[in-house]
Amino acid sequence: MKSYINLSLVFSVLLVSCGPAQSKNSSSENTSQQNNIKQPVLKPEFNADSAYYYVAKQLEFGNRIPNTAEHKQTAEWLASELKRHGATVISQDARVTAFDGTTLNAINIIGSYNPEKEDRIMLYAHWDSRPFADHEPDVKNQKKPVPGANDGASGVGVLLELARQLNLQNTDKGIDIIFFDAEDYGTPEFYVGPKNDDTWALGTQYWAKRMHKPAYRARYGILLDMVGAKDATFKKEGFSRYYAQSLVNDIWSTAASLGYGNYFVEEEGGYITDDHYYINKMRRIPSIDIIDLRSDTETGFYPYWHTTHDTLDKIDKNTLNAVGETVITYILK
Ligand code: AHN
Ligand code: ZN
Repeated sequence: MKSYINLSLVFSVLLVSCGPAQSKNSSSENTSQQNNIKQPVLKPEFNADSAYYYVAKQLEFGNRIPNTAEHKQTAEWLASELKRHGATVISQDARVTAFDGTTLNAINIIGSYNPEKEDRIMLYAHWDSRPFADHEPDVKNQKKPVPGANDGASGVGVLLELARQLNLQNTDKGIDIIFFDAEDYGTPEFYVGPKNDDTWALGTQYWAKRMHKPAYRARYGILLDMVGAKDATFKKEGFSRYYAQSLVNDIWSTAASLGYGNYFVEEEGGYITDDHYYINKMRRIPSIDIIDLRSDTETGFYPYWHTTHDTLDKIDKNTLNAVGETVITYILK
């Protein structure tokens, strides 16, 4: 894979330096351009360094907590990146109410490729970060925010790199990359009032009620959640199996065929109330959650989940690569 890119770069340099000047303008090359037929210009090659850079960049903005300046700035940057990579972008303002009655000015960001196409694929992740590290071992830090390197930034980082690749290869597929907001504002463990699972995925629930386009439909959806940690294990999550069994199996076999069976394990995971649950339940778009589920931690998630230690040093490019390459291979085949 790597050698393909290197060779093609060398080859194009040779063409520029040695080839005859007319070769770039040969008539056969021009015809498809004039007819406006979309041509792949580069083989899709998921670049984990680029995905990692996108994770780091999100953390540089600070905490992505609704109603903060850092959050607003990140939203603007996410929309501009999707635009830069050729997507048609809609930022949807979603006013939602948190577990404690706080009004959150959430923003869902939708980047569409070939928006006129009927047949669509939805790829999504939450982009907000959690305001409370309620699973912090040190109690006095439990009201501090979660940096969200893995929980939030990793999924978005992989999707931004996918957007870059879709643009490079001038995709003719109908694809929507959606960054949902206010997923991680769910009721904290230390809250004394009632607990309710519907306090999670608030941006997604809003979108499911009032979509960016009326009567929007997608053939299937893929959610990425915590896709960047070293030694991640993506068990087959419960709601994914319940609502989209065949998609689960197809993605897992794609991963195995690429040599990523160590990440995409043949194991059933529990039922996680995540963005995909509401997309399945409210919109009936068969959706899976690629989520890091562990057997060796108390929470069942990655060890730094909802702690102040969910930081950039926990991110492993090999994991980002396994997920990114699996998803791009599957959606473009
Ligand atoms: C619940 O704990 C109910 N859902 C977890 C979904 C989640 C939070 N994913 C990332 N952060
Ligand atoms: Zn979370």
